[in-house]
Amino acid sequence: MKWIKFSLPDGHSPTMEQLIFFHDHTMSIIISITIMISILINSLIKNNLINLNLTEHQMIETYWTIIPTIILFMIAIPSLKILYSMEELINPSVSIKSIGHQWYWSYEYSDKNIKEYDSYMKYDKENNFRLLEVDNRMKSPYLTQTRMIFTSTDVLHSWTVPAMGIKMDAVPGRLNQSSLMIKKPGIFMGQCSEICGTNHSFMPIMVESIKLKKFIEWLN
Ligand SMILES: [Cu+2]
Repeated sequence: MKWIKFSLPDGHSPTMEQLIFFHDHTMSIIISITIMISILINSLIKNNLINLNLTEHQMIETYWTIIPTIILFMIAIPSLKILYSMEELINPSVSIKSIGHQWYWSYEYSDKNIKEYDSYMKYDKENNFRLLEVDNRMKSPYLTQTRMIFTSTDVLHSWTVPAMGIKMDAVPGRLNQSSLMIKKPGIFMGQCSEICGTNHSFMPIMVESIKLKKFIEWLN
């Protein structure tokens, strides 16, 4: 059994790297609190911490108010930092529009005059990625600031690629925006993450990250 499957996928964008770091940071706090509480409960069961003369204690009250506040700030500050950095778009050089349909995605490179093309799941049994392979992948250059725009033509969908730390709702009649910066070349997979009907499980996302030069050639 591969234990890596019980954790987050490797991060291939700065956002996901930060999210993994934040997850580990929060988990270390949660685990130490759990251990501390378990030890306390254990000694309470053994009646070690019972003091019948103690009815109030200002100092204890003060500590158990201030310490959790500090811990909550230690979680909230990095969390907000990531939240705001995810929203940030720094001079994107490519814009890719992703449109959700029942039940496939389509992509449009609006600023490069490429017409919308559909990306359906491949049904053949021979391919390696069952239920994840698509016929026309979304192509994206790596190490390039990219703006992703999401919308839908029918119902709510959600464009999700875990390796890049993106999960964005595609809402009919509305444009959602997210930044994308892939660090490595490769193929990244995801699935629709908003229950959207019968074939919700069969509208995968496949992103092919290629060199900027190759990407420009492909655009032309
Ligand atoms: Cu969907």
